Amino acid sequence: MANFEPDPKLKFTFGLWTVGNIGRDPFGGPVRESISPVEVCNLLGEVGAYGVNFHDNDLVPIDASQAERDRIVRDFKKAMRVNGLVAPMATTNLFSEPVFRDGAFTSNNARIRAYAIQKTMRAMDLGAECGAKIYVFWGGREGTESDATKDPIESIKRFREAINFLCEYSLKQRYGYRFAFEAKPNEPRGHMYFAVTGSYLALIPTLDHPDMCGVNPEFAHETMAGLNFVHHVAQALELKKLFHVDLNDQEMGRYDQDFRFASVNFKSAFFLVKLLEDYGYNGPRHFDSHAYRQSNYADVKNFAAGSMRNYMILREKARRWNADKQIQSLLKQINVEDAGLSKLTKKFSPANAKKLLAEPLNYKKLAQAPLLYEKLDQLTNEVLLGIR
Ligand code: GCO
Ligand code: MN
Ligand code: MN
Repeated sequence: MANFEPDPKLKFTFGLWTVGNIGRDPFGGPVRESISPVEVCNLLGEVGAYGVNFHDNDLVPIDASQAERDRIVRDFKKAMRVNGLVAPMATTNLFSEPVFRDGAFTSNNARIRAYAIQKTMRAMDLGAECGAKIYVFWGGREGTESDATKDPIESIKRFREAINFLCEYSLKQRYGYRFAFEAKPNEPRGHMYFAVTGSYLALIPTLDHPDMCGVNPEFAHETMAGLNFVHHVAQALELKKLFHVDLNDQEMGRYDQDFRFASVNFKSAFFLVKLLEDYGYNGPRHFDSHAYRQSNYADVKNFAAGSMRNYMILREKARRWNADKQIQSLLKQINVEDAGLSKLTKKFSPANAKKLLAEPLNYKKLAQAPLLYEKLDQLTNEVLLGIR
């Protein structure tokens, strides 16, 4: 029986803002004392996490002096060392301050756009100093409530220009960053630009350095919009653009809940884990979520440990599913092979087209191939429910 201890090879990470979340919501103030970055590292060390990520201002307050900044960074690096943590990812807070209330890179104000780029350069310096190699761009306030307020085509151009600038900055500084774009449909804006992972996958080939750029899909984000998260991740993986992933959970159609990974949608979480494991994803697995507002810090530890444990359990379930003889024989039956026809359809040529047109493919006969999907899904459920 597997013990489900967090496997360091899986690179389980948490943001300072996740386990450090103090439980504010639109209806009420904090319910937990805020804890320092060093205390977050100690907590993560205790639960056996692999790493810690941060926004610039999770670590260094926006108004800190150079001396304060240096002291904070020194203490943080020491706390990481002591707790055996690394910081694989860093990002910029481009959403909390009033200056960003109408966006950062897509703001209508050229001065604010310039400030956002400047702030990101400084945050990239900070991330690099802490060892980060992945830089996340989440469009916190990039969007609108009313499309009277911003030109959506201009916004795409502004966003692209900012990213091109920052790619050059990373190259010039030799930071070796890979940029990972994170889509979200809404919250905090009524409508956010680049609402789904696929929006960024379409943007990337239009950038000056497409090779440096990929995505950071988040379970809750596509799920909020009622979409199938696994399919979005699959497309990113297939394009070799899955640089990072934000794991959490969420009921469809609700507010941004950021629940513990696999606490609601076991089955989607299972197919996600199976996808990541079957296709050898080896980037960080980042839990971008937070404990219930009812929890104290002892329970925040349960939250963090539970996030990793759920992943480990689902990985074991995926192995079981892959090794299940009955499931595998059903899959074999479903996937009808025909080497001759596949050779014809693999690549177009006039000769292949001619041969294909001459094939006696009978739609009535083809429709008779059995698809025992009820059986297959039931077996899947039985694996998940622990009786198989
Ligand atoms: C959210 C987002 C953020 C980002 C974070 C890092 O819904 O608020 O998921 O948590 O992931 O800002 O870019
Ligand atoms: Mn989120
Ligand atoms: Mn996120």
